[in-house]
Amino acid sequence: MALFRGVVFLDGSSVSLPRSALSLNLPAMAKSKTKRAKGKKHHAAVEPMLEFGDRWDYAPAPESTPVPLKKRYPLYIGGKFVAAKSGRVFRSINPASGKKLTDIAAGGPEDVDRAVKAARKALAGPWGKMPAAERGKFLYRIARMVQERSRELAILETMDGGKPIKESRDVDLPLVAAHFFYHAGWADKLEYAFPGRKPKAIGVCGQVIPWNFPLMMAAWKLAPALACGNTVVLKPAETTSVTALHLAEIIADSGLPDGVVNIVTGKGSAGAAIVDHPDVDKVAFTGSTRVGKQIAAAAATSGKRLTLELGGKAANILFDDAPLDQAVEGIINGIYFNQGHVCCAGSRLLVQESVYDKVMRKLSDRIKTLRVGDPLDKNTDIGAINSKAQLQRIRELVDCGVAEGARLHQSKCKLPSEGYWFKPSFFTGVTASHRIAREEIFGPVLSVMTFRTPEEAIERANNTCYGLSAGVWTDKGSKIHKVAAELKAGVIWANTYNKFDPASPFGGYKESGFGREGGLQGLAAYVDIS
Ligand code: TAP
Repeated sequence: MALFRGVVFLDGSSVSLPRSALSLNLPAMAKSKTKRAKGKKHHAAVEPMLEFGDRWDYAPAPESTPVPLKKRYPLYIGGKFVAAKSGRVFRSINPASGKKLTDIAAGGPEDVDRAVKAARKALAGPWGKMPAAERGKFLYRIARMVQERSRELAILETMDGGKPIKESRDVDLPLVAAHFFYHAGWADKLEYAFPGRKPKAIGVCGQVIPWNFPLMMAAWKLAPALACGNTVVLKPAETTSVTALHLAEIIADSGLPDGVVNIVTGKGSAGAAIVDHPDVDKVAFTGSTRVGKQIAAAAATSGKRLTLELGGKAANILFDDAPLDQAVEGIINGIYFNQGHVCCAGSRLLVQESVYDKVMRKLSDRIKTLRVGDPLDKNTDIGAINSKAQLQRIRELVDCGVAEGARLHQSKCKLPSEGYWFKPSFFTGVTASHRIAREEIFGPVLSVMTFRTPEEAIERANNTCYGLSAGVWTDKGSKIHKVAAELKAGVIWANTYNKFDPASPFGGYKESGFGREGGLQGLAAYVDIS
């Protein structure tokens, strides 16, 4: 029986195709057939280009219905929503339009001082005396309320930060709830977490977080601190403060005693005021390595406990025995998830030379399918760059990559005319000395390099001042173990990327910081077991 070579469509119709076209997409196949029919020479070795992109329009998702924002967001101190002492506010911008979303209270040192006093008072009050199991109940309650309001929170996260709704809805919000649920379970089991010790709360924790996962970073900080009986003063990033203040509403509605959680929005100086405040017992900072170093210097003489979650320049290592299609999905997820605004982004791709051409071809084809645009559209893969300043930084580093001799490849996708956008891009011809191989771009830009042997891959991967994360793609379990054991990175994914779980500790080596968030190790950062 003759073998049918063609495509059967879902409506039952079919079309026969030449053998050379079987691995290609339909529009391209149709074209190559037409050309041959006109008698043009057919080069079997040259695969026609795949065409994707703007062909399809999808109906909007229910999530694209806007959520009303308040005209002005106050601070949350001592269980009350209050204006900044100075009365000042700053504008929060929707990065997808460049237009103002709302005004946020600009907290300063005097507001931080009020918040620290409220947190200290709460420690001495009902919170400090509360049985651990009761403490846990508040965390369970907050987790459930986050779930109930997840649609609203996901939309706000996307409007405020520019990330695609499918990510805020399917990744950020579930992880926020999961962190509260997970730590709720630990609240009354700390003696089992640290057997033989008498774990106690540290005291008032000052927490400063970045803009790339605003609500998730708030949950990563608040949940373990509360589970261990501490009180908190939290400062969200300036460009993404809205969801932290909606979380404050949830916290207020949960009945958590006043002053246990205080949220002070404001500029970097408000973060510095938290770090420098003499009555703060522990500082937990997530952000850039530059600011992390300043905080480490400030904390060094103060005796405060400190954890730092800083930047990264992760190597995603692809061996020639890896399942390449799966690996390409991991590369795409590794660098283009959240527009590349990810501390653990797989921003350096190391490909084994023998599969380099194949991988580059697959990667180029896959990038063409990425939809860039309205973050509230459920089909958008890449949303808006978080701020004008971040867009400028990405452009500067990309220009530098071109000037230093690397080759820039970019999707041809159209970008919206308003707001802050950058096309998904990758560089080839990158050397270890290029800035794009050394510095965190924090945007949708991948730097591709090659290697020949596992030893060379390890050496190249470790050739960075960072050490937050890495990826290994290979069919061989033994190779995974050998390579992972020699990589200097806090988190290593094998044949996958960007997988997070509250039970799994996350954190870095070297200039990526110290301390862990999540799991038992994350709890240890919030208890005094001396
Ligand atoms: P930063 O500029 O360092 O800002 C982080 C936070 O610190 C913001 O709330 C910021 O306030 C505040 N801040 C600024 N200057 C400060 C100072 N002198 N003292 C205390 N606080 C200060 O980082 P970013 O641009 O928001 O975030 C991106 C960085 O975070 C990247 O490097 C990324 O890799 C890192 N990150 C790391 C992780 C982990 S887990 N390692 C996770 C996410 C992000 P303003 O917003 O008002 O400036």
